[in-house]
Amino acid sequence: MSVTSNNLPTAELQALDAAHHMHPFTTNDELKERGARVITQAKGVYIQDSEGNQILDAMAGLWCVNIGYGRQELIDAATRQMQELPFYNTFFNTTHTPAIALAAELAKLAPEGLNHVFFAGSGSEANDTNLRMVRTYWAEKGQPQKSNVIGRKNGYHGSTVGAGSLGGMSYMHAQGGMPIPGIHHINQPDWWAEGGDQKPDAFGLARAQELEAKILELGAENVAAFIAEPVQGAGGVIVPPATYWPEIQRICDKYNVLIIADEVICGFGRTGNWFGSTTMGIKPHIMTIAKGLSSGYAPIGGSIVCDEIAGVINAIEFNHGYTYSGHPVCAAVALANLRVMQDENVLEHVNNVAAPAFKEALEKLAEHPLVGGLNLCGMMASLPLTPHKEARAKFAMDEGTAGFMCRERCFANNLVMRHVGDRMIISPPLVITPEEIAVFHTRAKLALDDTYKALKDGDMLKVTS
Ligand code: PXG
Repeated sequence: MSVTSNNLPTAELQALDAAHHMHPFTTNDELKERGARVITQAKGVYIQDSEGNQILDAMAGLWCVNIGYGRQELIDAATRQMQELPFYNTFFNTTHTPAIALAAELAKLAPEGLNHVFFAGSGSEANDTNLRMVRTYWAEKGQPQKSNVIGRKNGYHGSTVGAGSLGGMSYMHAQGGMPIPGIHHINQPDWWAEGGDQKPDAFGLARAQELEAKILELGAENVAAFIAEPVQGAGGVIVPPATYWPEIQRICDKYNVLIIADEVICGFGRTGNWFGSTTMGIKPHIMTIAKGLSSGYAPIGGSIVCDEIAGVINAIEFNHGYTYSGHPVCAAVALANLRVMQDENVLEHVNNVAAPAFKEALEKLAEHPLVGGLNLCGMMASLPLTPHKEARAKFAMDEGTAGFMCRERCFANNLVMRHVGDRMIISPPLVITPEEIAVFHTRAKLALDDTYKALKDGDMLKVTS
């Protein structure tokens, strides 16, 4: 194994990293003190660090390595495409086979009526495309004032200015002038944290009806679209109550508000169907895709657009696009990934094998005294940590402290399980086997036990008043 960058000792790599590499969503000075973990290689569901630890990756990279690491089919597709045509653009009346084939394949996989693809390099870029596209659509229909877009607090749609504005992360909005004008946010359907004494179904309905109130406040003639993840991912795997999406759909239909379903995490099998919209019964006008589209092997995203919107946008010159829109190598890798998904019946594996074993493991973990519940949809889940299980109580100490302590103990037990605040997040490769899920369970249980003991010993199990 000779990867140049792996030849240096870990400490030297960490020092170079600290000196020159600015990490995303990181306090780099703190990281410098700690030293970044250097990941050197990966196979299947395991990643390996520069110290030789074999770590079970229960986050599939960053919610994306759905078919697992080290797949030769994708490596071959990239190699072949690099030899044949490493780059050409899709501007100026040109196209190429990988972009054509991928767009056609996506139209086949997408729900009925979604037959057109605008490519981007990432989920963020795709959501910026969506924002401009829905506004342009209504302007072309003679309603330029129908330009406001409604998203949700704690929703995540990316980090560019447009996508970050559509998202509802207050700590992101606090930096750099977001949200841009014309974007509004309603509350999220997070029953566990915000439902209080309400029953989940009543709470789901109430949260959906906030959309109607916001549309009426702005005037339906001024609202272009509603954007949401079918199941919130980065916000903490928030599975909405069953009443939520049908009510959202009714409201959007009633007021002629377009639905943008952000499928960047939910898409490509994560919820047990090709798209989370199918799982949740949503009829979107545009779906945002990225991540699992290529299983993370190459950076590619896009928007799958309905016939009606594409009909309007295709009639004009839409002054928008990226150098790497439909990048041939990324498109070839994505196609190979979709082929593997189909040839190996990954969705059947999820529904018949992986998801049932995953559910069983998580239900056992949810019995732990530190775990206050279980949010689960297909192969994405979160376990909220709590100092008081029955009351769904929050910790008196700073939010995220317990979650961070647990994440560090997961790492110490060779498991990647991320935290969002005090929720532990799990989103493993879809191809994970029941045996590997058993390893996940053992390591997660150890980490929870260690965390619980540390919290107890430190008198940190106090409930917020
Ligand atoms: N939409 C959704 C629903 C996402 O989850 C994006 C858009 C943006 O995609 P790009 O490819 O531009 O990153 C995402 C990305 C986390 C985390 O810590 C999640 C994402 C990105 C980075 C970190 O959970 N999701």
